Amino acid sequence: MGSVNPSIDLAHDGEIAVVTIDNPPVNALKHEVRAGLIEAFQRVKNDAGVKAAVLACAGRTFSAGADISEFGKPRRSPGLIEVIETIESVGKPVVAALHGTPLGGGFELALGCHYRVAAPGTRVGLPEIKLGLLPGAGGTQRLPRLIGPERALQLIVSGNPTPVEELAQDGVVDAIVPGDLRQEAIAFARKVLSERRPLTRVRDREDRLSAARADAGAFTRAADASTKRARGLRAVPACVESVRNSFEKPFDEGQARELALFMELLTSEESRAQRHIFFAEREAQKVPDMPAGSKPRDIRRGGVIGAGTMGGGIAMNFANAGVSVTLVETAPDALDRGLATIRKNYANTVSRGGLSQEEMDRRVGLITGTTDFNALADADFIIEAVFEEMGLKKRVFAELDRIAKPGAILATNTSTLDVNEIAATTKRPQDVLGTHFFSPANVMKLLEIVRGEKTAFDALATAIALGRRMAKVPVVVGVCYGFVGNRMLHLRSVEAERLILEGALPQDVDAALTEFGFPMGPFAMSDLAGIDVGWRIRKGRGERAEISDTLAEMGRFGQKTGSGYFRYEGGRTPVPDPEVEKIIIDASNRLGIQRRTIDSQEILERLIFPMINEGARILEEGIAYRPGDIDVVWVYGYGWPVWRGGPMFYADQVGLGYIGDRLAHYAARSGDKALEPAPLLARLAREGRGFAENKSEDKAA
Ligand code: 3H9
Repeated sequence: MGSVNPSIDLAHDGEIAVVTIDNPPVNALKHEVRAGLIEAFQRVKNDAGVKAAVLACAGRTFSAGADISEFGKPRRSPGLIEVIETIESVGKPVVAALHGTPLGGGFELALGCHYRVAAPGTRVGLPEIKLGLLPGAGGTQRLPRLIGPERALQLIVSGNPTPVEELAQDGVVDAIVPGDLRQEAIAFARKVLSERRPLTRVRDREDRLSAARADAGAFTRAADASTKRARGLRAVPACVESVRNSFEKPFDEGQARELALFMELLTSEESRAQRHIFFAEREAQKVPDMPAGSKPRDIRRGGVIGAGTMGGGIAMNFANAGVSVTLVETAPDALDRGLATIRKNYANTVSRGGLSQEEMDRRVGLITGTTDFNALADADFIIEAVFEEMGLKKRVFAELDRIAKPGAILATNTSTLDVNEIAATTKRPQDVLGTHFFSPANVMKLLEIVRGEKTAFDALATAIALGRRMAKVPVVVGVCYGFVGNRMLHLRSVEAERLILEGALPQDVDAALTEFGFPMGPFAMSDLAGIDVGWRIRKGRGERAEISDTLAEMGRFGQKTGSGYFRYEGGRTPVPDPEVEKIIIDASNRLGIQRRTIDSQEILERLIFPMINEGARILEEGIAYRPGDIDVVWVYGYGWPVWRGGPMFYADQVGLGYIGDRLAHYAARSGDKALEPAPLLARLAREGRGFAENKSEDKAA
């Protein structure tokens, strides 16, 4: 309990006041914190015995910003700008003591202090853009005054945290202090007093703005590049406008406009969607029936079976997480190829500046290749990534059961197969689960963790913890064909194929989705993934997809063969192909389908609504715990635009009544019963409610 209020403490070390924010877990600047800070700094101002102050935070980080859960609720005074102004005008030097990740409003608070010291490894940033916002407490005005408008814009538009070591020479921090941060900050404050240093205010600095004032060309170029990449996102031009104001307008005017833009964006659909994903991503890692004390098992060594593209990517994930890993492959040449690909992937990252050579060497050194299955005996978490075939997977698991040490987690990287059936081949089904990585496994953020009927809670907790260490976004899902993502994707693929048979062309279908915000449409995606993959699976299941399988039979497997639904003229850009058009029209004729013009609205509805419908079934069956889990799967695994919040969030915005009506219409027209509104969707539509209102709590109001 603090001496000012439950979140704020005010203590003294001689003539230095130490104000500490204590609001776990990340010291978000909720109302009580803001009010307490005003009170504390008024006391600092009025106490003649206090000559300087330190502003620090308890726990794992300096404040990570405004309390996002307060957004969308009525604003309560004092706002953060008032807090910062109170500190800035306190008349005595205030030193911010930074550690962890001072982000957003937390970093803005620090920029309002007269000096900043930081623990080594502290990372600062303004990630508001990731919430569809811009920094709203002076960040777009103060940061350019320290590092120049262009660099500030880059930092603000990327939203990524930057190590203070990279910003120290610009005065973002005045000192990097190893050792006890609080003591070092107090010592720094004493030094400021003894050296009679001035009360510097970032808002008064002009030197870094003069170049842009003289010639705004470089800023304009940086701004154009940012807005081009923004693809219609409103927050990006808002950031550009506001940073431009830093050198074109006086500080107060720039800050007033920044706040107005912030308030505007706060009410936007895009920001609501992004805030929804922020909380959904964190909630997805919570298993509702998991007992509170379920602790992850210790993971010291990983194992991966299969050195193909998937297995190699998964081995890299272990190494990226700092866990040594044994990579097993049956044939020595396949192993060598796999290890060479891993090295090549890392080398590419090094050449792009994303990794140091030293770090690459360290990570490569953590990966040991072998053809000896017995080498997995000391692994704590083994992931099988062999060919997607049940018989083979079962043989691998029987072998693992024999070799793996007791308590080791045995995971299958299947994208479709029944994890319970695989678990049943072992005498330890409690240790078996699915880890469904997405390709390329070392890049894609999503990790579907498949919970089997008998999977133990601590095994699940281990998989979630490992996923987080690998910097993935884990989502726990139940067992069914295709789990959450691929099961819904299947519906979209069926409908995409129907659309081209009925009259649309692949480029029309893809355009409807890219205009919606997906990075690519279903046909470009098939070409990227390889048309042969689905063809082989369908052959095994005795199914046929008219166009896709015709293309596969012609050897048009997609990008890797230079043609698929589109042609690829040496690059990755899909080019519409008259030959494909002919194949499609012939197929329509053969099947007796009268081709017609299909508008983009119908295309979009027919691609997306059946997926939402399947999402409703997934919820009813308990395959996903919450609608937000489905949203997270689609945003992080399938390129659903984050600013549309995922399919279930989007459905709530469109209205389930409308979606239900359209589904019923498409079901009646096609005679496909799978398109009829799922019972949950139909019920919620009748009740005038959305998916979000069907669960007990919704944090991202
Ligand atoms: C802003 O500042 C606007 C200003 O410019 C202007 C204002 C006028 N608020 O991620 P974790 C919760 S916008 C509320 O698992 P980690 C989170 O939900 C804000 N809650 O931990 C979770 O709760 P639970 C700009 C927050 O160690 C718990 O804390 N700032 C907030 O992996 C742990 O989170 C940002 O956008 C918040 N601001 O990562 C920073 N932050 O346990 C957003 C976290 O119930 N935060 N929570 O699930 C992050 O990026 C990460 O949380 C951080 C820690 C890197 C700090």
